[in-house]
Amino acid sequence: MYQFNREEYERRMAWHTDARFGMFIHWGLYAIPARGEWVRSIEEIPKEEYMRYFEEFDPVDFDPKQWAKAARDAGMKYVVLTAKHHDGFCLFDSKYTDFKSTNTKCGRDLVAEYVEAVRAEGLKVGLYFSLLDWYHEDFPHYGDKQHPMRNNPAYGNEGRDFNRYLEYMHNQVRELCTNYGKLDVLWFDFSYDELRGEAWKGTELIEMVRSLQPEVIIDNRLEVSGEGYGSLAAGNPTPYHGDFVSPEQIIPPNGIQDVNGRDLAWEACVTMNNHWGYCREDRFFKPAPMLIKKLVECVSKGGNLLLNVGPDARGSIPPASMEILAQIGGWMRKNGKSIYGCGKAGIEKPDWGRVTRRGNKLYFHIFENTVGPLPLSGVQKEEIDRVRMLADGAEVPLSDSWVHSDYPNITFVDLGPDPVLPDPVDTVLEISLK
Ligand code: H79
Repeated sequence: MYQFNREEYERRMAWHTDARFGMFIHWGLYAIPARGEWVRSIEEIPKEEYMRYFEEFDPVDFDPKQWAKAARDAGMKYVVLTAKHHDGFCLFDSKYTDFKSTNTKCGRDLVAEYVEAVRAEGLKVGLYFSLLDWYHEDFPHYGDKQHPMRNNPAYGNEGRDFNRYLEYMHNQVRELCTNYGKLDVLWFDFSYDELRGEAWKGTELIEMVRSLQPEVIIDNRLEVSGEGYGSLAAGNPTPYHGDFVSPEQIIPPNGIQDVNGRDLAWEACVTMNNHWGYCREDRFFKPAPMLIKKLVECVSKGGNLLLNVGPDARGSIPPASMEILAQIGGWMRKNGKSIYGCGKAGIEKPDWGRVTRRGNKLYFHIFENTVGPLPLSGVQKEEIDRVRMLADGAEVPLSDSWVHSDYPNITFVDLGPDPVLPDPVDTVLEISLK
């Protein structure tokens, strides 16, 4: 009988909760058609046709040191790369398939190089692994709602042996857990319909992973699709419940709690534009100022942000993404203290921004200026030791404006005469409590 061990869980999650900000990288053959990572399914492309990208794959600019450096410069503390996405193409040298990077023109184990580069940059290493596999012969084809051949009766499911697929899938997870040193994150994606939990032989899979990588943290998608919180939240944890909830393309309005109201670890995965894999026509990038505020939002609600980039067919992170990463990095270098190791402040969200907290430090993130002095909502004057501008350490005086008599219970600070904030994106005040 599985017994949830909260101490172990909190110990292995500690670095992740501290890190708060990571990079997701979606990269594979689908960078060539450049219409997103679902291209084979959406366009119902037959295998033979998709193989042209396999024949062609030759990422001459692949340099994971550059990726790792871009992540670190943006203030990210970990990276998660698609070792295999739904199309089944492996960026690693699996001995259980020929559909892998070592058999393409590039001839390299891209996961091995990635893992080494990310570690060398001092970042935690994560691998994404798709539970679906549209290449494997034993994965259901016809009628499976995600599969590229779902509508083609010529690809019926007679003779397909799902157990053989499970053996293949487990074997590949074993390879990833054995051949690449210590992994910090395993990111499974995803469960749907009856394909969830024990249908993946989840208990066996997790036991194997934990025996090979005792410290690794795992998302909750052996149970859910990205929608739904899973059995840990429901209060009846299975052996494969995973360590963190993985909301996709949404920041949960109120953070995430279990049935008993206890906060759970979560990580919102968000892509910079509207595709995960490289999509040439998708120019709808979220501006850096918006993403900075979204990161703050995640932290203020007790969660992480895993921000995605999709390198192109040559292996380069698109310039638009690089520019955004650099801008975020500029802000993080000044204000990272209000992100790392921080979480919910226990103060209601103020009109002008958000609040994060670490120990006796409150971080007031001012997104928009106020007219007149700024109210320090939720803090009493007597509790405050000092108020400083985080970016430059400058003292910020409490306000002695005449308005106070109208608001006797509110503490105000005086940000000076300039209506434009020192950092128009997010000016952070560090309030040290006594
Ligand atoms: O790897 C990324 C996505 O490819 C994968 N998870 C993230 C991290 C994923 N995104 N959505 N889903 C899995 C669930 C499936 C959504 C779908 Fe659709 C809606 C499949 C078909 C309709 C999105 C829209 C994908 C194609 C069209």
